[in-house]
Amino acid sequence: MLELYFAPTPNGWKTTIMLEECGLDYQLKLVNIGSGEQFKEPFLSLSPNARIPALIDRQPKDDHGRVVPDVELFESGSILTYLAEKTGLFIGKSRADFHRANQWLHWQMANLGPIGGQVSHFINYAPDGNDYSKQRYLNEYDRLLAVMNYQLQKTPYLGGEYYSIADIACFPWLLPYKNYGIPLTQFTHLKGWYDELKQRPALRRGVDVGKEWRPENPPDASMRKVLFNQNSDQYKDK
Ligand SMILES: N[C@@H](CCC(=O)N[C@@H](CS)C(=O)NCC(=O)O)C(=O)O
Repeated sequence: MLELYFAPTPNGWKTTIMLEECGLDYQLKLVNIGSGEQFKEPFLSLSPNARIPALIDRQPKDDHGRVVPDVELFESGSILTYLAEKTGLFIGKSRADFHRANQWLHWQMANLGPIGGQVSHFINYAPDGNDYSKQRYLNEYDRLLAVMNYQLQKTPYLGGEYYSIADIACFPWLLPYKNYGIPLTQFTHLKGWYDELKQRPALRRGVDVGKEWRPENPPDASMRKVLFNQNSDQYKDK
């Protein structure tokens, strides 16, 4: 049985999209990141970086059908790769296909995700007076959209001919583009890709997971303290 430790955010949605696309059964475990649950045990042991998502595959079977010890994973990219290997889905047809997709998965984890997160922080949460930081991250996000557009004029999907874990990882970080004030129409190939993916029923189900847990209001003072004032203190006495 798969247990997904989750909150309804772009990094969480990567994994719910993948689980829905693969047609896998899973149990959802909400982690309340606004109240600091990410720093509490047993979640912290599962995800030492104190971030969702994380996954436990309980008593999975090996290639010979034998039950093996639980697999515990953190980092959305590693979870996507694990599920792709487990099912043989969304990594193309050959080792080369897998690596073509995997390089874009790494690109997402190192670029689009972290920069998208910073843009969101400076647009949605930072106090006024951070124009330099806001502009720097917005410029970089805009550049990253152009990188995807450049690739997508050559191949229908990021990793090549097949819809893959790379597309699944990137899609949720495109969702807030309107809120960032960047028109997607200037990136013709990216817009075509985005519009096509949006029609996939499993992807839509994945993005809808945990809708009822999405915060209705901006974070209050105690949530801001938990989310935006982290340093090594959270690891003292652990
Ligand atoms: N590289 C990580 C990033 C995960 C991440 O940043 N998760 C956010 C939600 S989108 C989180 O758990 N935030 C809690 C916090 O900032 O304390 C991944 O892709 O899994």
